[in-house]
Amino acid sequence: MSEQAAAAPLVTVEIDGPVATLTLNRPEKRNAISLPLVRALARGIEDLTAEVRVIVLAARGTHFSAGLDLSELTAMSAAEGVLHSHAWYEVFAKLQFGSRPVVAVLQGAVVGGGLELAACAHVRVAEQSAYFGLPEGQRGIFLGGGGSVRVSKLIGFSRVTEMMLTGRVYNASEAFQIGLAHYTVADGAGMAKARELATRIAGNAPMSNFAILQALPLIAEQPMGHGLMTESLMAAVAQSEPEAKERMDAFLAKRAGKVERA
Ligand code: 1HE
Repeated sequence: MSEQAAAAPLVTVEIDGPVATLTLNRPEKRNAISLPLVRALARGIEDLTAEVRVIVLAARGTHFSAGLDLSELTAMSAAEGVLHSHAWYEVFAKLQFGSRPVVAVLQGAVVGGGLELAACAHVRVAEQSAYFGLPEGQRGIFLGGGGSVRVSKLIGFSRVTEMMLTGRVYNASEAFQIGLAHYTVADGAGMAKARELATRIAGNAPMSNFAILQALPLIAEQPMGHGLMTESLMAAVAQSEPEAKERMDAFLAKRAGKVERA
């Protein structure tokens, strides 16, 4: 490794108003996720100031991420393996259940742990080059970064089973169709689209974004009666905020935009 590569941060952080872009910066290893990279991601999130309201998660180079750094597993005991997974879970929870919506920009390989990481984002923008796979079965291992839960919730247990058994890879258009990606864009257009979406999200009322990030996933896990109760309580809190009143008044006074046809 060159001296310059050794000194380069594994995750770079760029702030633009309310949007922080966190970029995996290990392109020479196709952004394979090592423990130091996991820690760098954690630090990047923890160090964000209160002004940052949305995160764009991106990766340098032609691949979003080749998944787990396989060189870390070769000499790992079973106990170390459990702790390894939990180190990932801690950081991934900061992304998925933190206070800021996350928009991911995906290109090239989004595989194994890379897909597990992408599944933590709330919005996924896939460039045409993106492809999605879970090659753990072919490597003799199993999901360990939360994918059996998160990816299964996105596309269903049956698709994850088939992907893992057969090594099937979904391209960007297929990923959009099955719900792995929310948007597909031309190669090179992912960052602009992600920043446009992030800016729009940052313009929402804070309590609405809080409810979407914190209440919605809980409600999805609750029995119907509990979910409806949680929803009604969260709705009452959100609508009682002065900002909500102002926004509704603005619409009624014809000062706010209408919902336009797509
Ligand atoms: C790596 C890794 C890695 C690349 N761990 N070093 N993930 C996989 O099974 C995917 C493995 N990677 C690949 O299939 C390919 O690397 C790619 C399709 C992503 C990219 O291909 P390419 O031709 O652009 O790059 P390359 O030549 O294969 O790799 C460049 C370097 O990155 C090379 O190292 P070098 O020192 O020889 O230059 C590769 O060894 C290195 N590299 N991928 C370590 N994954 C928490 S559980 C999650 C479980 C999983 O994620 S399993 C899936 C693992």
